[in-house]
Amino acid sequence: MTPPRRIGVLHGPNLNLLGRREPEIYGSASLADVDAAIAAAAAEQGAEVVTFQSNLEGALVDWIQARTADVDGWVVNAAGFTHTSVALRDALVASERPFAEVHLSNVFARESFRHESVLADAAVGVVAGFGVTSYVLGLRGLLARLEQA
Ligand code: CA2
Repeated sequence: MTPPRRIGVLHGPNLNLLGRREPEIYGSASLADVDAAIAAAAAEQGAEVVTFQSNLEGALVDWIQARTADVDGWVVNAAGFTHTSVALRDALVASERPFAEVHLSNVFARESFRHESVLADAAVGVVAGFGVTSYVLGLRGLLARLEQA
């Protein structure tokens, strides 16, 4: 029997505040709620997730490197690092695993600096603006891509 697909889910800086601040932008779900939703969506498709949140760029890079051998791909909400972090991009590309970039908010309806992503052109797809559902859609797209490969 083939082992279940395993997907690493990265949450970038400040996402630990979800549900406690700015609900008008990011919704009322907590980070634990997001993790539960993506784990349930993965289980529906016979997959599993491992999740990680950090406010530190280097900790995210370290986690990618530590987990690469165990995962088939990544779902990434790099939060503010989306717009700045060449280090995170390099770590994801070096992993040689496909990744979906996801955002809770519609970054294109917000400040212009959020329109730029240093990750997007290396991603297999980008989902933004659907709240927690962005993660679920990103996961489904990524799993579909892995099945095609
Ligand atoms: O919409 C998204 O998912 C973002 O990745 C969220 C980032 C932002 O910098 C990106 O441009 C878009 C911010 C995450 C901060 O999360 C908070 C959650 C609750 C309260 C305050 C911040």
